[in-house]
Amino acid sequence: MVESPVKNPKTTTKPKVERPKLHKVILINDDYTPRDFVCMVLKAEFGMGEDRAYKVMITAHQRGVCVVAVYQRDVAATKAKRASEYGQKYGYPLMFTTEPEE
Ligand code: TYC
Repeated sequence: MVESPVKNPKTTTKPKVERPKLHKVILINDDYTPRDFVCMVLKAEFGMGEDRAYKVMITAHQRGVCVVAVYQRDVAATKAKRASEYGQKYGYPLMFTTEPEE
């Protein structure tokens, strides 16, 4: 056994071995952004094909939100920001957010 050089250490370090959580990019519905525009952004920013983009768009339209994809935290944040900015650039309130996976 290795003795601590301090008699009563106030803190101990627990080795952290968990993987960092992946983060979801979530598409939020609104009443103004045209459906075609949403699909175009999904294809351009998330590399989706027509069918997948339409399914994600229509799910957000009907349920209010839809998970687009999961990424490492920084990638998710960057993609959500870029995709939301795309909407802003054309005057639409299109919004993507992120949240950690459980
Ligand atoms: N609800 C929009 C419309 O009817 C389309 C839309 C779908 C907008 C999904 C945003 O995340 C969204 N034009």
